[in-house]
Amino acid sequence: MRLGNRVSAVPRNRLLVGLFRISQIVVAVVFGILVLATPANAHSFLVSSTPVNDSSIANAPAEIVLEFNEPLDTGFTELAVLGPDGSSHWEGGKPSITGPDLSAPLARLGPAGKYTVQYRVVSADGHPVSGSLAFTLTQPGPGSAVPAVPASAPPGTPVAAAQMAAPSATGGEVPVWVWIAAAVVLLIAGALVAARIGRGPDRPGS
Ligand SMILES: [Cu+2]
Repeated sequence: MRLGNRVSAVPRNRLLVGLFRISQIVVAVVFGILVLATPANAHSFLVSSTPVNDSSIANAPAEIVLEFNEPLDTGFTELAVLGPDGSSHWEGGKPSITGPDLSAPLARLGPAGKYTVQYRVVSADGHPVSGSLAFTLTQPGPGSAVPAVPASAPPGTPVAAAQMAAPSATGGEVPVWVWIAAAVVLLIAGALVAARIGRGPDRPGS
């Protein structure tokens, strides 16, 4: 009876050690997931603009300015201003990036109505982010539509590289594969630890 108690005490300690190891692994894996997932959550996003989104203005500014939350990559950048008809272009030149700001000249606007600003920038983490905003011109201007301005890609910039990553601009969620991978890692780690506990030396402890 006394002997039996002593023998069974040994595996119990091993179990505690095993549980402690598992908890260490879980912490490491969770930390790893956070580190891996953070870049996916770190896409640059628009914080303000001129004209302000959904605003109504009587006179259009000479320049469109989109301010993001962080300095943008100066790579592949697109900006288009579409007129009330949804197809005419009113951007006055190529967009440029200065720190967190994208700015582009705006052509003199024509008909009153809703103008839509569509943008596509390369996030600080290298992923493309696109979106749009709109403003309403309340008084017709003297301008007329312009030819669409091609996207600005500095010489030697691999456009495909900017376009290939992260198909969803709205992203921000941890991809499902990360969770699946984490679950697999946890299962394997758990199995290894369990096997180690089960194996244990045959001799009784002190
Ligand atoms: Cu990203």
